[in-house]
Amino acid sequence: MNRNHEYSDKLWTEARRLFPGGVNSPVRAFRGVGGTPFFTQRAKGCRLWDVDGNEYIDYVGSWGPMILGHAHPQVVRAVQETARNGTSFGTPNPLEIRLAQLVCEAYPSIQKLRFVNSGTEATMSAIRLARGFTKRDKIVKFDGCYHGHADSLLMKAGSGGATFDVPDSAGIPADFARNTLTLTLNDVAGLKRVAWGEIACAIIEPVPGNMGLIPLHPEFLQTLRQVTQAGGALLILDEVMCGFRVAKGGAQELFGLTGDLTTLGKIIGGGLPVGAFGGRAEIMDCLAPTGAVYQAGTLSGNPLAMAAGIATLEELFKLGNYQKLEVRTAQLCDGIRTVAAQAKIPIYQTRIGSKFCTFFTDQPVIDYATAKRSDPKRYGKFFHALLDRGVYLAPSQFEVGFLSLAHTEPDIETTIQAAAEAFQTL
Ligand code: KE4
Repeated sequence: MNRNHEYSDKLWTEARRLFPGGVNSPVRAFRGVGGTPFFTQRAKGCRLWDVDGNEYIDYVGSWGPMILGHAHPQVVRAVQETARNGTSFGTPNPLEIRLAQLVCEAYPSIQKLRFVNSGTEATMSAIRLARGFTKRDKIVKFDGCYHGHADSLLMKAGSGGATFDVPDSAGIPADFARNTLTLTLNDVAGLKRVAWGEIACAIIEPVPGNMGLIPLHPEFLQTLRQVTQAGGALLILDEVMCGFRVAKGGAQELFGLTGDLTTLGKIIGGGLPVGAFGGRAEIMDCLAPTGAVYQAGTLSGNPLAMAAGIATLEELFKLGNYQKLEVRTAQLCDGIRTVAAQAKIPIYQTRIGSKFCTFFTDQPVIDYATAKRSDPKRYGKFFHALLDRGVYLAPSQFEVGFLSLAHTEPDIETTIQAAAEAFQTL
């Protein structure tokens, strides 16, 4: 089926004149799947409509935030009503308190937090705070995990790094790289070889979703918690993507884990720019103005963003929603696995809660190296065959899919049917 994309193509020409690569974030350029991106005109529930009128069932959900679905009436109303009273004050406001209370209700490990405007700001600030608190410079991250684009974290990063196979970014001084040690996921022995007494912190996605979705062995996370604790290094759990996604209390609830610091983003803003980092008060109080670690932000705690986040979490926390997401996503993944087998296409699927990934490989995927063995070209063909059938998956083999509460059983059935046809084209 050939979608009409005449107006998207026109906009794409102008976009490439104005933006590097035509986009404001690299993964949107479709470099991971080929072809050119569509321009979205509007979204509602689990669907997007592009400027040429094509309709898609959306499994990207703006890369995670849209867990209620797009343009949820409660969120829209909250933003509209708040905007009538002004859009930004640059002073404390009651909405930031309400959202912080909701976060602390879900995350017992967070005694104090600070709002910022993106996940990158959250992780960058948390790293600086960990360094200030421990008075150590070295940090540990894991191959394929992506924590945003702060200089000290763009080593063997996932997401864009994984998609373009440029693990280390240009423009980062060697001195920075020297202070970042990267380890391999699920490698318990590797954890034990680190001199944790010299390390400020380890940062990890407890549900890695930036090289596709890679479940961690429980023993690996427990060992990481133990060795960091023993060495006086802080454990930063980057829940920007999995926070409020895999459970109300994110990975910490799911795995019974406690981070020293937690970073959040995406869902917490309900589609508006919000990030946050938080943890034990003794650590957070090292932040200006009470402590020596500086961090600030003009739009931090922005009332519109706070209102969207409050409306999202209050709706999301209603009883039964996580169970619904779990059941629906399992149904989708089972269906995709069944039709792939019928088409004799080898895939390796991973799923945690309403985050899922289909690797085009016949081998198990347990870390960055095995994820990289999957076939991005075949994924690209599958992506476009689905797109032509009105289903939008992440435009990269090394990203994940997200379900929302707006995806209905008929949407899942339609998707599985489209996948059956798409596998046949491979
Ligand atoms: P942002 O700065 O993009 O808000 O958040 C950075 C970030 C931090 N930590 C984790 C675990 C993340 O997944 C992200 C951002 N995720 C990507 C998707 N893989 C955002 C999409 C994009 O870069 O356009």
